[in-house]
Amino acid sequence: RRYRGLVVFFTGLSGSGKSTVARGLADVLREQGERSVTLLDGDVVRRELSAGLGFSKADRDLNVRRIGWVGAEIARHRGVAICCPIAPYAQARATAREMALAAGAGFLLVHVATPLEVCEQRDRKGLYARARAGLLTGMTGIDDPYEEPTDADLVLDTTDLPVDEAVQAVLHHLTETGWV
Ligand code: GGZ
Repeated sequence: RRYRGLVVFFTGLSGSGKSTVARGLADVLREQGERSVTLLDGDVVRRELSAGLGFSKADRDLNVRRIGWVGAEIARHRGVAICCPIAPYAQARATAREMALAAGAGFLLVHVATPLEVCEQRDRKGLYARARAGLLTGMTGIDDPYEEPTDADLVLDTTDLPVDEAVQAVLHHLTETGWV
């Protein structure tokens, strides 16, 4: 396992903390220096890989499929890919898992299950407020679906969990399962 590639795929609502935990995990794995680590950061992906895509189901599925494919290619070459899209649809997440496994890599689905109320309270970008005011339609969790994973390898709720402890929880799982 130590010599196979790995995709760590975070899924969860906007504001759930997945990008923050993903970044923390990337930092720790890079410090260990054993593997090349690629963080497919949401903002960067939307700007570069998925420029021009919006938030319809078709566009989200395409975005998540691209992320899953790039992640699988990174893992095919024994790297660790860390992905953190909302990925609201179960089928698109399953496809990402299949692509990683087809590349001979491992796949870890981490559901960052911070409740909507907490994400909405955080509202770092003001998107939830805009959605509640009817100024933004198709906001995940408000008037757009988030299909709760039933196949998560790990579930985290960052409501009362500091970032470093969330990162440690993922690392602990990776150690237990022999990936790091
Ligand atoms: C959800 C939206 C939307 C809508 C813009 N719904 O918290 P953020 O701001 O930085 O992260 C969210 C990001 C979601 O993009 P993803 O590529 O992760 O989504 S998906 O996996 O569904 O393709 C949010 C912002 O974009 N954003 N409009 N309508 N999030």
